[in-house]
Amino acid sequence: MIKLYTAERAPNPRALENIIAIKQIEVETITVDLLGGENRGDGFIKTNSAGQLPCIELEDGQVIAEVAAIAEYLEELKPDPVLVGNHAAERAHTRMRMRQCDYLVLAPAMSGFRNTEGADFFRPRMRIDETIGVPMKRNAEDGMRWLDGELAGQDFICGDELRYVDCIFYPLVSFISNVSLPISEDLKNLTAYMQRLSEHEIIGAK
Ligand SMILES: N[C@@H](CCC(=O)N[C@@H](CS)C(=O)NCC(=O)O)C(=O)O
Repeated sequence: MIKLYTAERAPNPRALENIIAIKQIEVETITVDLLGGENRGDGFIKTNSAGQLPCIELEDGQVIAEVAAIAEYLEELKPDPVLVGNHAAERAHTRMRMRQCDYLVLAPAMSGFRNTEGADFFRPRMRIDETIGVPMKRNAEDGMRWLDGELAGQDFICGDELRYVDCIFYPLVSFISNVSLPISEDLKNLTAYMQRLSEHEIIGAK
């Protein structure tokens, strides 16, 4: 059985748990103490050298990190329900949206948080430079504004169907908007999207 290394109250682990729950895949769950720094200790570093959560371990011992890569793997394992796409062009579109969301919103937003409100927590774990915190947040705001335009007239980031991008985007932006970077009130489409996802029985449950 696949082993899932996860953590409580952390958005990327939550994103993968959403995907696994939607796909109804059985996994053995191992909870790592992220707040206590267990993920950065020698034991876990042997599992995932990047020291972050979540990751999965396959039956042959191979470890896969990065939620998007894991989502793609799980889709090949269990294509139904579809979270990547029904054909090549749809799958390419989902991957495009994931990269855009990562580069334009999620990475700068997380970096903004780590280098401001999260600085004391993250300083022992990675290089922190508080001078980049606010500029990163401004970049993330620009990305949110771009996404707000893209969401006009559609329910989800890739169109009218839920994709793994949504399973990742919602918990991250929900976390970020609570602790570090509220969504600007004039971003009506993004605000409505976040409300819609909060009502999803799995994604909005925690
Ligand atoms: N890009 C990675 C991000 C993983 C990540 O940032 N995980 C956070 C939890 S939300 C983490 O492990 N933080 C603790 C740390 O870096 O020590 C993914 O897609 O899985």
